[in-house]
Amino acid sequence: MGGALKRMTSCEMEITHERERRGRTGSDEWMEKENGVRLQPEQANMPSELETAMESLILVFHRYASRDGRTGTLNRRELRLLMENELSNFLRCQKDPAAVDKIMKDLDTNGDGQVDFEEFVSLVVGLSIACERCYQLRVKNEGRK
Ligand SMILES: [Ca+2]
Repeated sequence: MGGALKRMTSCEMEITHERERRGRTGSDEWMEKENGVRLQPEQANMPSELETAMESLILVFHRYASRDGRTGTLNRRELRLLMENELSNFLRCQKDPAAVDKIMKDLDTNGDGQVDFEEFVSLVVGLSIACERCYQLRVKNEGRK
């Protein structure tokens, strides 16, 4: 992870902790003042859609990564299980029976035989980019009708 991203992430954590402690953030107050929008306390504390998606990513990874003694990384079996359960539609489209092994090899950039969270995220990013392309094509085709 790059230095800037790391700094951003730790900054994000501080904001989250501060938010948990105070229940409200300065930006909530700013929004109220500027826009006359009064956020309900529950609403102000609710994670956004994107924050929820990020949390899911972390939780799913760790659920599978902690199956063997070594937590924090996916071994080949854990990655296979994760893909079979959580990416079943994608896996079904793969004609190659060795697809998971090939993906494992691609993801394991540091070659330690384990997939850590950073390596795992690159799979999710790659698939998301492919899905977004399909989404764009669909929107384009619907526009033609
Ligand atoms: Ca690795």
